[in-house]
Amino acid sequence: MFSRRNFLFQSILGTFGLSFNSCNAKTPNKSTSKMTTKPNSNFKPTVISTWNNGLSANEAAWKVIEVGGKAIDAVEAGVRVVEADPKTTSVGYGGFPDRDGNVTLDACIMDETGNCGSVCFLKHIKHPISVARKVMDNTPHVILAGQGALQFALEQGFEKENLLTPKAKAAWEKWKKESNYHPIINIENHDTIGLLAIDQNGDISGACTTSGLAFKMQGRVGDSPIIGAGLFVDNEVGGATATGMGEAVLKTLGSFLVVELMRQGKTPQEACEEAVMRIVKNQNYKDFQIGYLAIDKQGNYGAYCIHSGFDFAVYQGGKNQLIDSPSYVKS
Ligand code: SD4
Repeated sequence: MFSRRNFLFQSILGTFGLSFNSCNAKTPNKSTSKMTTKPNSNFKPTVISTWNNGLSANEAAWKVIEVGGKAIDAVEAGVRVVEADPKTTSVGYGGFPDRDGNVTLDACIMDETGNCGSVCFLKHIKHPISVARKVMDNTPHVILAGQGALQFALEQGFEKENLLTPKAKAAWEKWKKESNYHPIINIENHDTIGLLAIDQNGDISGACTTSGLAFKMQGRVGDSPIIGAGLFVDNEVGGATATGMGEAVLKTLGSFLVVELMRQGKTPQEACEEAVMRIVKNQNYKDFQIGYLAIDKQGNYGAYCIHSGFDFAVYQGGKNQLIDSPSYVKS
């Protein structure tokens, strides 16, 4: 099915004299696709991810990297751990629902060649990141949403499941009594996972997955599945991912901004700080949290957030550790 669809798509592009490479489906002949890898001998294989759930995600990702696996496989394996964990109420199975009781998931993935895939407003599938991967690998598209994303997932062999756990249902029923939509910094936003990895070849990939803001309006999509907002990777420069109030990240295309700032010469730390400042300058940041995490080609990393409380996990040099991010508001 893939080769036929891909062939059709390429034919359509050909008819209009167009070509397609960055951030889209793989071309049938790999040798014609744009490889962005520069020889890079001075780097540290690394896995880095948002929040303390990142520790277990990093372990799973590192298992792929240490045996010489590719960063794209590592990032998918890493975030799947958190998607499957019912204790995590902002990602995958066990995620808090929207205000109508639906668990709706957003995820995206991006590899070292600029290929990417995304799903948003996806219901009933425990591993949206793996559906996003299939969108990248098996379709000519970047984003599939809602019913179409579900239909695609089922066609690809994913199982339809009830993702609303008793804990999440109870939280929703409690919330409904007041129906007061007021996200709490570092609490309801906590746990969405963005993960970046550099493999032993020096290639960078990233993944980001979430159930979004708890008790959001039905149909709401945040930054996490939007390439350039919740996640961006450029193998010549580095990668970045975002967590927190997605609307603020979307308005500034935060992860793309961080990578572009690194391209201009900023360190990962400086780039994250500048991206937070863009939000702080123009938006009422007092009521919400944003955290950025970035890594460059060598494995140098940085993080910055608006309010204290954002932490991230780094697996590097044989050590997996949790680090507190510096923040704009000093508490
Ligand atoms: C969203 N950015 O849907 C996500 C939420 C999040 O940590 O990152 N929480 O807006």
